[in-house]
Amino acid sequence: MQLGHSIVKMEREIKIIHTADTHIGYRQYHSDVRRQDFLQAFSIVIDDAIKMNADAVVHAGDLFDSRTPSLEDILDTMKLFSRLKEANIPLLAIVGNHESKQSTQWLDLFESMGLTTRLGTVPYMLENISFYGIDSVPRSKIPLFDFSVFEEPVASSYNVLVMHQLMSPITAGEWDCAYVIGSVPFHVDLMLLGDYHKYEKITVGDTWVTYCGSTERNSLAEEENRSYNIITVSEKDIDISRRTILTREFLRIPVTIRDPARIYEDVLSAVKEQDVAGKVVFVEINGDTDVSISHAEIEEILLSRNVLVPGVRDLRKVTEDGFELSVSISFYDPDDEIKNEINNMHLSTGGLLVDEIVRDLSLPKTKVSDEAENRLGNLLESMDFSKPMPLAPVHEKMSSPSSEEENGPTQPSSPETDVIRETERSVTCIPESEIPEPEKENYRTVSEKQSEKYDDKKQKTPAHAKPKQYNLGDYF
Ligand SMILES: [Mn+2]
Repeated sequence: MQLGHSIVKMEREIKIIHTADTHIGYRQYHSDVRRQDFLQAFSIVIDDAIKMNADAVVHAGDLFDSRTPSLEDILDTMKLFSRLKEANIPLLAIVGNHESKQSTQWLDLFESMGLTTRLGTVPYMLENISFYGIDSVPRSKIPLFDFSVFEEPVASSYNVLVMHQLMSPITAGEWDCAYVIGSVPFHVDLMLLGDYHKYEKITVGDTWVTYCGSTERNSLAEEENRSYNIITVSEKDIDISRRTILTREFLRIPVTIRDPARIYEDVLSAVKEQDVAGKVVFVEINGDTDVSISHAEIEEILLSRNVLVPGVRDLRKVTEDGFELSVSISFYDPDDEIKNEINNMHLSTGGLLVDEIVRDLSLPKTKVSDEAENRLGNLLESMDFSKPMPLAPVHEKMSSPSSEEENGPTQPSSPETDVIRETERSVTCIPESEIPEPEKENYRTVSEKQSEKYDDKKQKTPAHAKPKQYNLGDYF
């Protein structure tokens, strides 16, 4: 594409690697091997960048799968970054929705160690190319976004804007490419995007817009080869080419139930027809019959053929629009058990509210105290203190906070994808190991202690005791 506005001549061709959505630390399907796979995929991108002597690597967000990566994840990531540093290749990055923390970011830590540069409103100059970045912005904050904070480039051939966002017209967007391009106080020649896990390349006006795709499969729905982009910028034009990454194979094996007595034999023979060893394999059950099948038994069959991750999808329970009516979870769900325990504690409205906030996995830990303050404050305002404290705690159904946008699904937005990612989350998001055991203990201990205390009081308080003074805590 010819660019008329170039005001500075390019001395030479510049090669930029564009990657995103590496999701380091994602233990997909509870598998440590899958965690390694995610690291390995990113490592391939880094190796390629060094081999082709790239001028820069741009990471467009979701470096980590979680805002609380493990120490191991951080160390592994730093080792990869160090390899780039040794090769004198700058790593330019922004913050994605998955790793986003409240103020200081992981990238700030890496930047302070000289491993990365965090892109923002002040241009980073690479030869005559200026790079700007916008960290992932939650949907609710998009209308408030202030574009006037960007510094104009002094003199550049091309301006690059890096973002982590679902953008229209490529996908059902949170933000619109043309709107953003028209709002920043500089001409955008190239938008390098993350968040959408599928490779895309379009032009909006005279601006190139591209998603490089995720480096590993975050769900079964991410069927295409994973990839990163090689961007070649010359005096004459910008070239975007996609490079695929060899990742572990995912396989779907359809089995149609014809004879309920032969289900497992049919599964076994279907599995035997394929090379399944070391792969992530989903047996997909079709057929009209209502006969119930044992997922465990099918998983046994897959494991006997050395599958890495065995899975079963019962497509008889999927409606035409791709929604699964019910997901069979074969293991015990600790979350339900905790819910029951909490119900049995007869907490007051305020108590339930705090409990809900503390256990809301979608709420960043750093936001817990603000959220509690806000919502308890609202509760306080709605209370009528002219009336005596109700004798029995009032139980109200709490509406759950709408914090999904903070860390929502960031897959391509086909209904099937969302469903699969949701399904995975409902199974993997609350593994037993992540339920804070001490917390569970505390609930029980505190309630027991309290009831003991109250029992004591009951016995010791004489019948003619002076009227009770209510304090704020009693109303909660
Ligand atoms: Mn992502």
